[in-house]
Amino acid sequence: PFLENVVKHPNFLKGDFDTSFIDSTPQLFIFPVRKDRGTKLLSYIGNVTVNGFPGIEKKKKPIHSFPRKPSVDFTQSIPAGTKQILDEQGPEGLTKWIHEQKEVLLTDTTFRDAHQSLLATRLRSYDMFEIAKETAHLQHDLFSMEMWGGATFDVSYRFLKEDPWQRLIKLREQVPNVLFQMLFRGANAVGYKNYPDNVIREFVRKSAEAGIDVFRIFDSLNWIKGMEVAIDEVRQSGKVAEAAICYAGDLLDPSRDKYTVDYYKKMAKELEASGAHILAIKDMAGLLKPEAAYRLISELKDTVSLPIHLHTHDTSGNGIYLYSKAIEAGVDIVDTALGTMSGLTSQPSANSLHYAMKGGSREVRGDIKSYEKLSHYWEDVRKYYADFESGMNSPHSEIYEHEMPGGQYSNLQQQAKAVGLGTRWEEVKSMYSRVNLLFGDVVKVTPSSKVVGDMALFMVQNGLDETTVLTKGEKIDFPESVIEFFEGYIGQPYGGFPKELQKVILKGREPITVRPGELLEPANFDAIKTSLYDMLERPITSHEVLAYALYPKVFEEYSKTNMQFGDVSVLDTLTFLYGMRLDEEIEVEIEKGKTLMVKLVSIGEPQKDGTRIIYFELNGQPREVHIQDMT
Ligand code: 3PY
Ligand code: ZN
Repeated sequence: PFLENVVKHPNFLKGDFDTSFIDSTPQLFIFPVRKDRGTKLLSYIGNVTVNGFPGIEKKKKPIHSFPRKPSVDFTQSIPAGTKQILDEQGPEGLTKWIHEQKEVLLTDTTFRDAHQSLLATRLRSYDMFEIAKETAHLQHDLFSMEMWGGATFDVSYRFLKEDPWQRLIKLREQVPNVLFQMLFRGANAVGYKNYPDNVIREFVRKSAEAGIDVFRIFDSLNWIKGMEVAIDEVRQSGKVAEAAICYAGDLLDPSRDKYTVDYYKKMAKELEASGAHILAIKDMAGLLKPEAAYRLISELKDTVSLPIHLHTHDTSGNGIYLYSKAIEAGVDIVDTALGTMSGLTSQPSANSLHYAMKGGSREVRGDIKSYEKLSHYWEDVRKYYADFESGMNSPHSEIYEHEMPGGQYSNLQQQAKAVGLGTRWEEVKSMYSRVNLLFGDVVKVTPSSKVVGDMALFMVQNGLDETTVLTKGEKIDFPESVIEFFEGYIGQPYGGFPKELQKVILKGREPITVRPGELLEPANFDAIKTSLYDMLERPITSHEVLAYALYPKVFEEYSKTNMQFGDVSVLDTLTFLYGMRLDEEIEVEIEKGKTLMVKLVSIGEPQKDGTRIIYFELNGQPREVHIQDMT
């Protein structure tokens, strides 16, 4: 009876109201729960309470206190930052400004690579929104926040059942002052294979419109042809093209002579010529050793006139030492994560680096007290995601042997568990490095690293070694990703493919040697829009069209879940992962100013057909939902 809003109220419809109408009709201000939306969320909560969350062990919802948040005076305006420099002076003005800074600038990766590397990419938008305003105030002097791209895009849809575009758009509203940076996999965009050029261009355009300023573009084989379309489109969008060289091999080890200083210098020059505004050294696995970093950065500084941005992972524990040497050699910007989201497979700690450089000739830009405060928040939030931690508790120097990217470690481990190899993780890691050599010592970063990972899992699972692969390979059905790699569909590796292995894997198919984008049919966005409209029976956004162009199946699955449960991103993380305890009451803000009160009253016994009735109270009214018990 009170589910009426102003425009639907009978008196309003009849024009039968006066100025006291609003005052005398308090039910207008009781949030009108559309039956659908509330019930859908209750179905989700009922489901996860009974069946658990996919991929993690079902357990009782843990109890945590609210995360500690720094107090910030929001009446003060948000301090201007690098975003204003870019908006006012363009990419060239920004690079000039970078060159003028004596202090070391930081990119904070807490919202992207840190959780991709520590928590299997599972950090939800909810926990980012909760701290976004504080971040804008307290980290206003960052160079940038890396907060999008890499694996976060597909994991959002696939596992978190939330829309990554909304993450970007809403964060942009709350953080208007710091440059937003994304990781862009060149011709693979934010996916695992090459896409047609029009998909790459459209993705860059839409991301730029939605709020991305700095695009870190790499190719998973360091093949510049795979980066050129993206660099060009970023430049046309007026944004910052940060072109990356992925670090592979071991610069100071004379026995590893594939990726030499000259190799890196040549690539840096080519990237500068291709229009890059910034040069990134992307040490995705944390293989760059401190003395090698000194040599590399010094040589690159003499080779190109671009600012240099260094990215690493702290897996070995040598991250701060490495950064200190790179800073000594003149690096301009380094990637760090907030203290409690740093270290191990993540980036080195911003907080630790601050103290390490304090009092020296080049200090770190930023206020350490603010960093410490924000770190408290993340320390508490990280606990929600405990089930996604990799279990690595101390530095792993063995990274120098297996060379697995930080962002892959926890994800591949999940993949190994999923195929029953959880207890054989050590073997998988060692096979990973053997596969690298079998493939000819390739650059390993998404998606080439995924190919190596898939092959390693496949070989362990099937008890294969290098000799069997080469001698009996004709009869083996290799994973699809491995075949595509050897066909040339993610590009050409430096030094070429090992010919004998390529023949065995392709079984007579001809590999391509040109850029896959030259052969792929352009995506037909109008046709995608029409078919999505037919499927979902509602207007389709251009963001959805792009998501479908990148991952049709993932997007379809996401849309189905979304139709079934509504927008689950509004749930707090513990409820999202573990459901509710009996008698627990939670508040769910389903949109600004509209809050649902949800209480779990009881869980019915399983019925003959395997369903259970879950009894809730929604805004004080009894509600029940039927769910399938799959336990
Ligand atoms: C990604 O591509 O997701 C990476 O983080 C590579 O390092
Ligand atoms: Zn990384």
